[in-house]
Amino acid sequence: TAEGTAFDYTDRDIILYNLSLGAKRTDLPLVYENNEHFQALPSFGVVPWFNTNTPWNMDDIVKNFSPMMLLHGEQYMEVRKYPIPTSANTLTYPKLIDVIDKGNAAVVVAGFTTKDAKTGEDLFYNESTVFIRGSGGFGGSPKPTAARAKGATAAYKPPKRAADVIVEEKTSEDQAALYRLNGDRNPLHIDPEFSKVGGFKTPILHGLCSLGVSAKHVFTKFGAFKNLKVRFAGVVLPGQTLKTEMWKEGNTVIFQTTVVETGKPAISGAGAELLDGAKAKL
Ligand code: HDC
Repeated sequence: TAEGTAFDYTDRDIILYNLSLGAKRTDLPLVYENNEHFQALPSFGVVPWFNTNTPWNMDDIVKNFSPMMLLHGEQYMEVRKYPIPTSANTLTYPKLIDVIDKGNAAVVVAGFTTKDAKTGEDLFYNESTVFIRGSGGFGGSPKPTAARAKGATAAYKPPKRAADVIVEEKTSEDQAALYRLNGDRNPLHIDPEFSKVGGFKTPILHGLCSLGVSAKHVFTKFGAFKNLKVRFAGVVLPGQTLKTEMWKEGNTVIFQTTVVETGKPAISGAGAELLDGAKAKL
């Protein structure tokens, strides 16, 4: 069995995460550890697993792997314990789920279970899909082959009616510079030389940052959620404005996120299943 990778966090990591998604000094439950409702935004579950050591190497599973050509494609995240501990020692266990050959690109899917190191309880589960341009054509299956959790593969479809709630938020030009301190130090988000080779004139925003901003909109309007699934449908640049359109269907909030300045999609096919009894709190 694969060994777990340790990640310890404290209230400082929670505050940094919340701030990096645009929390304000007046959002005391998100930025002040002595507030009686101090808490992580629920999408914090995408943080502890991020730097997990994997027993596989990208070079061995796809053709011509280049980190500059890798983009985050989709993310599924489950919060398995509420309330989310505001500090914990965690261990994350990785699993390679699928390697798909799209011809010009490779798609790699991996799962990560994050446990409380002291109690052994599950805290979070993540499934991450990366899209690696130029790495296909290795003779693999063009379609998914692995059986996966239903929520992880769901492509939520927005209803025809106008959105029930819309939230717009301008990201900061420095958003990626701050977000990377949560653990994803991919140079694509900070180094113009690196992003240029990847095909982008300027560094781009982390997919997980756009996910977090949209998930914050879901949380503030509808309350905490058990899980969330998104597809990163288009690139976001730090400083652009994200518009999250949300539809409540039963216990699920279906959402999509657009870049206001360009009208292009950032997140599509997204949904979050609300925690039983969830209500908007902030
Ligand atoms: O959708 C395009 C795109 O540009 N998306 C935005 C990508 C992005 O900005 N991501 C966030 C920033 S990158 C990042 O944050 C990296 C981070 O630092 C590291 C993450 C590491 C995490 C985990 C570690 C383990 C693009 C380029 C992805 C696809 O566009 P096209 O090439 O035009 O594709 P298209 O012709 O529409 O479809 C081809 C086939 O691919 C499938 N597909 C499309 N978008 C996908 C996707 N699959 C997964 N994720 C996506 N986002 C399509 O369904 C299609 O498949 P099929 O032919 O079977 O229908």
